[in-house]
Amino acid sequence: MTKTALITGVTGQDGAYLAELLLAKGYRVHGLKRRSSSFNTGRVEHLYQDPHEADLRFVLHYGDLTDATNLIRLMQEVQPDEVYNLAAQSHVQVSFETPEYTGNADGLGTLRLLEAIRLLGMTGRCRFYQASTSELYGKVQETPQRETTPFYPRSPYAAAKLYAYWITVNYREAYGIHASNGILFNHEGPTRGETFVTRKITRAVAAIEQGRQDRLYLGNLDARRDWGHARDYVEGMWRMLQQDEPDDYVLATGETHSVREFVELAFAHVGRAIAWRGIGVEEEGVCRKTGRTLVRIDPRYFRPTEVELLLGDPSKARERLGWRHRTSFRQLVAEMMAADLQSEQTGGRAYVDA
Ligand code: NDP
Ligand code: GDR
Repeated sequence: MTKTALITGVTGQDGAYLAELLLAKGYRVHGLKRRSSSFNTGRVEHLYQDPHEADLRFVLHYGDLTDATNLIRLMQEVQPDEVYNLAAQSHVQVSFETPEYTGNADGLGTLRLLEAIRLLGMTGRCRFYQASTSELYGKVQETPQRETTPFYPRSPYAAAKLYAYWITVNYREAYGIHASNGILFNHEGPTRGETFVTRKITRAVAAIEQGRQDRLYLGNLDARRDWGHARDYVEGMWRMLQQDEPDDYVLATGETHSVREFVELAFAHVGRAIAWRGIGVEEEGVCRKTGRTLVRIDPRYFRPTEVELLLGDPSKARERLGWRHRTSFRQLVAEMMAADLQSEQTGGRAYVDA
């Protein structure tokens, strides 16, 4: 029987990869998109189907996680077997500037979807995935971080996601909903949002190579992240909802790297070795061959409270879901660099996912 899924955040990095995966598995996929005055469906353009086609398998609906009546109506209309709640104001730095909105969309938005399941009498037949995050761990309590590691959120984003995490657990326990949290460590790819550090770096290196940018300005070079590929991680989301019992799982690579290492690898991809000079905000990254300054620090990118070190332990997901990451850190950087170099060379902003 054809399953039906609803993906909130379908126009985002993960939403697009997940939609692709579910369509390949034969699902009918409905996605929530926001009304925007500019084009915001670029990542799912290749999945678009003319609404006049007879057997529509990919359908987009307008909506917003801050709009409860819209969500209830949509859930009633779509009657999904599985809901993947990926929509969020997902930028940590931006959440310090828009804390109330972030709380509303990321925290209460999750509640609104769970309430829709309850109000519509769908508790026994609609499975729910919540996009939880390694940002929940925040200030380091223990490494590697696993499902039992205590949370200590360090941003309005993480605090909102903490509410979402626990309300998901609560609705599972209170109403028997098959609701699971994926505690996902950072995952990236060529379609990563352009203001997250990995994509900011790969785009800048490509633009510098083309002579279109002088240098790259960054904040904390010593933050460490457990970076994987988004394509691998959406597979884990789906596996969580195929289990007999709902549960919470960490998805991570089990390796950690600094922002500085990411910068070095990205420049190495275009044949430039970087030497670091100076300290603190005076530090700069210089091309060893030419002596040209390619990286500078701009304190505006420092966060009021930082998450210094993330390193995940994905053992539970490996043992129970049979999930493991496939893309190495080096492969990830190489793939992102190749895509950004190609889009720079062709002069367009088309995304290349190779
Ligand atoms: P993106 O920022 O790429 O995508 C976010 C999506 O949410 C977009 O489709 C966006 O729409 C949509 N959205 C934002 N606000 C609202 C709203 N109020 N109502 C409806 N839709 C909204 O994020 P990712 O794909 O990277 O991440 C997916 C989810 O996973 C997010 O919840 C994120 O917090 C979480 N997460 C991500 C990790 C990562 O490393 N990528 C790690 C752990 C968790 P639009 O396109 O119009 O902006
Ligand atoms: P993060 O991702 O905050 O981990 O959240 P981001 O790429 O924004 O930052 C990673 C680390 O890099 C440091 N950094 C910079 N970050 C940005 N954006 N810009 C800079 O110029 C810069 N310089 C240094 C940051 O301080 C940070 O330590 C992502 C999001 O996808 C969340 O939604 C998700 O929940 C977590 O990953 C897991």
